Amino acid sequence: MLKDQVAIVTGASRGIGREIAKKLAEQGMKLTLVGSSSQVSGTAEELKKMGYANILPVQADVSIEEDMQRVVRKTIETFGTVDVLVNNAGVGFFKLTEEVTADEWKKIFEVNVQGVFLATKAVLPHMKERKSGTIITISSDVARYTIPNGSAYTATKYAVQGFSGSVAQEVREYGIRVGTINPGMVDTYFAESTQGLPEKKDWLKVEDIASAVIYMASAPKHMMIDEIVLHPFVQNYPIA
Ligand code: NJP
Repeated sequence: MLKDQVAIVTGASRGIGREIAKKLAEQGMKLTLVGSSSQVSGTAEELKKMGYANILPVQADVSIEEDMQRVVRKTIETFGTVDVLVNNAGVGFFKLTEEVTADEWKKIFEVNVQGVFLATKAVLPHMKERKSGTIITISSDVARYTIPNGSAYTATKYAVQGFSGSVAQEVREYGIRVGTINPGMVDTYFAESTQGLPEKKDWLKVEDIASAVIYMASAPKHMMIDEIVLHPFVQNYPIA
């Protein structure tokens, strides 16, 4: 079903985004991979070596409007359309609120919230014209409950959840589906960590999130998946 469709994946340089790119390529999708560093070309090279030809890396910052307009323009020029947008790029830090600087607060909102807005804004005219499309945002379990020492990060993910829900209602009449995937702790490079550390062996794997993306993106047209929440069994979290 996803074969020959076109997806844009932000934050594809490493971690969850890189694995989403791999799993979408395995489905036969054509991909634009976005990262703010040149590392995104590394993911593209890796996929090309695996035999996937239709991979376009674009070094771009999700928090800059012109960058995201360029990403969508290049995708349409190269592959002709955009079927799926995966808003995955994100940053995080965890510290006491009084230790968060105004610059850190601004930066985390620019990437996690403005980035999702700008990428979504850039694909919507095209998706509306086609009356089809799927927008999936990798949000967080902290979009649904709060944690201490993470006020800035938590605030961004609550914002993203509200944004996503509101857009979903706005574009339903155009056949565009909008949803979030809200994971708990995932073993990646997130918050200056390293993927593969022994103490994270029981955390969610990047593959778990990528599989959820495949499920959401390939759901039959009559089905709308608003949200998928996943946690590692070892994580203690409130259940509503
Ligand atoms: O993190 P990491 P994850 N413009 O650090 C890119 C959410 N999540 O895979 O810019 C464009 O390994 C960066 O590439 P580069 C989390 O909030 C995670 O875990 O080239 N791209 C890299 O590819 C986030 O939304 C956990 O350096 C930008 C990627 O983002 C998503 O999962 C738990 C960028 C970050 O890779 C992926 O994070 C949870 C920019 N301005 C939610 N800034 C978890 N790991 O535990 C960064 O609840 N990137």
